[in-house]
Amino acid sequence: MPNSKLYPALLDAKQRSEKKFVVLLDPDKLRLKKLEQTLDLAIECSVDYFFIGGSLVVNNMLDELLSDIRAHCNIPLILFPGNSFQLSYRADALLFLSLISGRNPELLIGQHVISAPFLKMSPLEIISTGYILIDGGVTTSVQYMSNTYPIPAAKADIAVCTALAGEMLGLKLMYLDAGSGAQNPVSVQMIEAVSSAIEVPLIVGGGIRTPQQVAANVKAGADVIVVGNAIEKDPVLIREMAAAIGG
Ligand code: 1GP
Repeated sequence: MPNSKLYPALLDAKQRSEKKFVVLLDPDKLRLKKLEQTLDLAIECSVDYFFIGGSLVVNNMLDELLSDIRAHCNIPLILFPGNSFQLSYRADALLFLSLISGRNPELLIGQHVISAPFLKMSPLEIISTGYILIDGGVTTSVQYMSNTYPIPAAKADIAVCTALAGEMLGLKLMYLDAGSGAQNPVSVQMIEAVSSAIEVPLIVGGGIRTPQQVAANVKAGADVIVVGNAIEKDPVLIREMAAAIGG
């Protein structure tokens, strides 16, 4: 019986205006020395979830990474896969991402068809997610690998219509992402516009580097903040960012 605890908890948190903090761990980029420090800080600061994945994972450390984290802590592990090879039963849940800002059928439905039978048998909680890529000022791996154009950063109206369509199609979360390592994170104006248009929880990530940005994003209406690169470089940032989430 698949687990289904995380999504109801996210809806509940949204109702109570409680924000969630996610650390993204890219299996390719992890230095093992820093992993332990990152996990210790995540426990200390009550990080809500780990997202695990990347646009291009070139090593085969996914299972091992998931087991290592699980041996260390109980923070839920959510797969954030760049493609259908990045699947593992050792996680708790999977963001079943449809890249709705793009027009690449493989990433709208193709890979989903391929992975559906595996996922049906898996114990993972499957959370359908509208993935909306926003121009972050540089060509990110996800833009290149997905072969899609991001939504221009100043076009909040396109992001709003995209998120609305995703919600009407039944997607349970929306993820506004400027892409890992983006120069410019998603603007607060766009976050405000999208969050006030939809009912489902809104995830925001890509290029977030400071606690001030975290605070501004949650104030603008983001329900979940994802940080990868900045924490990978300086895990101690977890402390200030977690504090900024809590207001
Ligand atoms: C990327 O939103 C995530 O998909 C995190 O981005 O690594 O730039 O924090 P960063």
